[in-house]
Amino acid sequence: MTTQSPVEHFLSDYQPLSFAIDDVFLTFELQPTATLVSNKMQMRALQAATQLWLDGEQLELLSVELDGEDITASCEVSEAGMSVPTAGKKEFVLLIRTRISPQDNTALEGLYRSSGNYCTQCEAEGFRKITYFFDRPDCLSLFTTKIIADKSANAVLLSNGNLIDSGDLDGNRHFAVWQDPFKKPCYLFALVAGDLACHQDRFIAADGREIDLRIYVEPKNIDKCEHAMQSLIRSMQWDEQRFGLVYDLDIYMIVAVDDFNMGAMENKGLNVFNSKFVLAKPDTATDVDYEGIEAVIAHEYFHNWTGNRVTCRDWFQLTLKEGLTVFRDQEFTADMLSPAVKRIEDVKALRNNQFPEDAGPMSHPIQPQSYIEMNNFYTMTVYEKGAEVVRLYHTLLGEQGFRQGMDLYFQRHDGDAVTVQDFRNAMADANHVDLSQMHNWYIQSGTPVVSVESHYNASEQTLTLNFRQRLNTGNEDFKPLLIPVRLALFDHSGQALVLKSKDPQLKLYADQNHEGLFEFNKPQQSLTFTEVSAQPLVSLFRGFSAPVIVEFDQSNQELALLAQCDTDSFVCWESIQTLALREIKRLVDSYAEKTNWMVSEAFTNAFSALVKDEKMDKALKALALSLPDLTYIGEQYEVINPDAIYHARKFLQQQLAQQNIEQWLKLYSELNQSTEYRYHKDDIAQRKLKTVCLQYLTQLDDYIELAEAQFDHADNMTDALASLQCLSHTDTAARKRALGDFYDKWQDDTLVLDKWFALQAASHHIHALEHVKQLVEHKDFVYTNPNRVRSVLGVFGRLNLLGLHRADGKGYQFLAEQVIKLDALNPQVAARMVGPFTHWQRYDGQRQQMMKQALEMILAQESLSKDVYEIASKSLR
Ligand code: 0A1
Ligand code: ZN
Repeated sequence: MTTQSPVEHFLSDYQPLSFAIDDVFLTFELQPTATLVSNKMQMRALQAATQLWLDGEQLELLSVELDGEDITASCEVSEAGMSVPTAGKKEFVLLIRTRISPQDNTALEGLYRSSGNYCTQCEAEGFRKITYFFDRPDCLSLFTTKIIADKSANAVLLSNGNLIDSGDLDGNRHFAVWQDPFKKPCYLFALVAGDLACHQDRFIAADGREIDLRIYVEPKNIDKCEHAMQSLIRSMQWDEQRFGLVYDLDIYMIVAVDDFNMGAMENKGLNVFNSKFVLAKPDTATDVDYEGIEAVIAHEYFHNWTGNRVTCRDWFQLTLKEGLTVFRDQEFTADMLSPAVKRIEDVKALRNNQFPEDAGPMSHPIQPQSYIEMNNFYTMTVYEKGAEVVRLYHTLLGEQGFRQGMDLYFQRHDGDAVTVQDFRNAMADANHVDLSQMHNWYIQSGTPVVSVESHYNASEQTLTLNFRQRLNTGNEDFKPLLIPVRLALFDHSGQALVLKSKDPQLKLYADQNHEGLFEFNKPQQSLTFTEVSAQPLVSLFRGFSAPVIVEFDQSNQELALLAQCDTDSFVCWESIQTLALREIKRLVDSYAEKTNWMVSEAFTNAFSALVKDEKMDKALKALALSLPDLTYIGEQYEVINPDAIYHARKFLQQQLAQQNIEQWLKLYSELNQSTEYRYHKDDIAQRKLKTVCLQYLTQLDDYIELAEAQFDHADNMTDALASLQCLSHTDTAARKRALGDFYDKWQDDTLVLDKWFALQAASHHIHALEHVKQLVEHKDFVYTNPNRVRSVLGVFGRLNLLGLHRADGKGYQFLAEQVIKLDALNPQVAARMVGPFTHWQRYDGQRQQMMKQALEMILAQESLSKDVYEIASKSLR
């Protein structure tokens, strides 16, 4: 990097503001390359001062007026902002005029254009690209926004709050004025203008008010909004029932745009969404898309209280709003679909994505201590581990105690910008308990490892469990965590035992004392059960009661029994996964002799029993029959061997396909009944299990035609894509034909076409890399659309184990070149694409060398963004 060394920001440097901006009046005169922004701020000094600093980047400053006096010449402007002399005034009006070019804004931060419409993205620090301001979340102001635009291209003019005025102007222009009655930080500001169609509905809130619900989309997508609308209505109902939280404005607007850096944004009263998380019809969206839409709509809606009404003091508190809101959306999805399935899916996502992040050089606590580019900290750790930590309070305090904590949090902090400590204090005070040790979850990075040893004493009839905790980072001055361990014991006939123990740190659940919660909070601790008449089966971390890695040496036989008898779906699933993982690891370890590979009979018997099980819930069965993901298998190793892992998993899959062929065929034909698409948990489960059958069947050449047939007859995107995915991994004419047909049919639907790109980028085809190189040359590939980039480069880097890690290093070379190209257009998205390289130390010497070289090549670029610089340089540290 040849430009100035980027500044690192530290939590410990936090200073409260010296001035308040009580009211802001913004006027936008929208023009594609020359938008005029006038920003009139009513300000108040909070301390004696004669100067103030406002953040501002990439702005053309036109003028500054202090109480009507032109002071432009005495303001000092730099790349990062401007200092303004205030003449020691206590209260004053500052009026700043700037010019910006939304059309040229390919970074998609601040005000930009997507499909010809104007929209904004201000979190985390995008508002400073719209005007000079205190661009930090603890500056809370009342916003009034006037939008002036050409009428013919911008029929719709939107901003936060309520519409208070509108009308026509000369030159075929019109205007709208929006006023937000709630104080907010500028990251929640939004503006949208363009030609959009509106799908409307209403919601009667618990207090009787009628809320006007609107989803704005491009006119061609107006028939794809109903699922998003119903998801919004369900979210509003759920938050009232579960948390007593009622929506506060009379209008709630959602706008879908095609070009968006993330999933969606919770701007007050005017959410801006990646269209991927709004638009759905059965023939264009899969079950996973439908579920994603419901979850993201809920997530953004829930932010209205957890994020907007109570916001963050600074960006180091990001997990305060994100961890809490993810926890809330997880609970919502669990209630809408299936709690057991949702929990397992979340654990899988955590292990596949957050655990590796926490084991690599970008590892950070859920409350990071410093950052160079804040956008780099919208991570799985802050979001998903953050949600797990919020879940710990819920597990420790119970549903009622958690609700009391939430109530107190809002009572104390409504309208404020607060910290994670404030949240913890509310939880503790509402329940009259000491939760100070929970602090250690916020300040330490790395995944906790809990090792457990069990000792059964037959003469005393006692069972003792010895627990130890450490961090996988090996941190010497590790501070012990408060880890809730939900547990149960079963006898070998599968009966749950009544738990008996005098340990004060074990609380028994009312459920006939069959389950307990052990508060494990020291480096080492023992727990003894009495009156245990025979060596029992131990069911630990039920429901994945803490985000930890568990080391507990259970025999294959014990695991197979638990898989059958445990009343906790997570432990059932986990037991089967562990058995499969052991099998795969055995194969990986003997990769050099792979011609002699065999699968153990014990495992195949247990697996076959599962395939035949007709009583098991279909969704859980689909999860249980799916082998551990490649990333998770990789995580088990200090040195990852991509070839061995891929081939071992593939071998096992083929064997399991072969050995159960009759059963797979029977199950597949039972499930392959065509009914009209419904987004309903039973139907989703049926399609999921059918997909799993097809995935096994297409491991065998003879059955590839089943995928072809499913592809040709599918009447919904879930079935079509599942079959196309099976074909995409093969080297057949059917693959080529189906991909061609799919393209011809969907080439004009951006979101569906993303799936076409993504399937090929993830394919385990032997020529995957060559295919991906062709994809970025394809006429429909555009570097300025983040979804398209993620579909190809993101998917390739994350999922294409063989293509990326090719022994000749060409996969690395390709990805590094793409990162560099992308960085010039959209640094935030480019930085995400560096992710796969951050794990370079986990590979063999040669690959390490080549991945390191790729990082060095990126770092050697002139004018690298601070986004990419931060990830690449920290990876090499
Ligand atoms: N607050 C949003 C996530 C978000 C963050 C940054 C963005 O642009 C840089 C956009 C969205 C959420 O949690 O949904
Ligand atoms: Zn969020």
